Amino acid sequence: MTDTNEYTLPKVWKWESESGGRFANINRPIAGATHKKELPVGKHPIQLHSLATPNGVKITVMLEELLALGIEGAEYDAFFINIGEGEQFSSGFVDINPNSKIPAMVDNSGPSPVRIFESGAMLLYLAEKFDAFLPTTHEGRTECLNWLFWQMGSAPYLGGGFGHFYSYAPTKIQYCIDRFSMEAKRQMDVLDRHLADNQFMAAQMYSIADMAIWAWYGQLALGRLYEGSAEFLDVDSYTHVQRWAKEIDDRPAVIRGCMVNSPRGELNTQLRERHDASDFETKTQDKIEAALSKT
Ligand SMILES: N[C@@H](CCC(=O)N[C@@H](CS)C(=O)NCC(=O)O)C(=O)O
Repeated sequence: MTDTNEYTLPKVWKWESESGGRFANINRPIAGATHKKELPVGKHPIQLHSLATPNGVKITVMLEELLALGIEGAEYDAFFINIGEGEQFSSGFVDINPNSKIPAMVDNSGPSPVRIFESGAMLLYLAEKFDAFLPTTHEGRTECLNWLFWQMGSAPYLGGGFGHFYSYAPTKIQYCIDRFSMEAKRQMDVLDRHLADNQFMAAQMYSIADMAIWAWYGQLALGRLYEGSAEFLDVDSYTHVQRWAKEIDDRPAVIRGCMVNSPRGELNTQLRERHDASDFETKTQDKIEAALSKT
């Protein structure tokens, strides 16, 4: 393998030009808000500001699972954040997540609003608040958190590493694709070996660890991330991951959670904003566009 385009390192890196590739227009080396704009506020205690990427879906799946258990306090408004347009850099969004990444949430149920960012922290917050999807024994809880934090540490290699260089980078660089394909496949093998002996990730129960890991690795196994990557990474060979991914994919709350804040797929599976349980019947994008075409 030769690289005819070798990069000579400057002494100090400077942000002089766009790096190219998808998201180049929103990537910047500076934190903080780029513009002043308040976030909208809906009627429910929980206010979610998100998009149906794997990180976003973790939270909408959890909220829909809580509602499916009959936990009314988990009712939520989900507002759409268009990260391609830089809406994560509005002053209102930065107030609830100084890291400018979806998902982010505000809980208005207490005496003062509580902000929660980082999907792992959000899952744990909701699990503790509503006493659900978190094993209650010391061993079970510890194993669940082992896997939850495993996901938080591992998925950046899959998304920011493999996904970026396989799909989004302006050129295909073999070194980068080899490095991150190797790691993505190793991670799939970690899961496959664990799921060979376990129905779920922790304590033999469906938990926030499954929700977090399914959003990335389950959806990778089901061929929903990075076009062509299912074949490229031979995801069908991870038979235990396949069994687990399909089982979770069939859950009605998972199907609903994947629809919320989704800008992609069949129009009847896109519920760009969710403010009420009935929105799944009345406010999907096919119905909104049909109503608009009549006016
Ligand atoms: N560790 C964060 C990662 C969140 C994240 O990377 N979000 C992406 C979408 S999946 C995002 O908002 N990107 C916008 C940007 O980087 O400006 C979490 O799990 O919540």
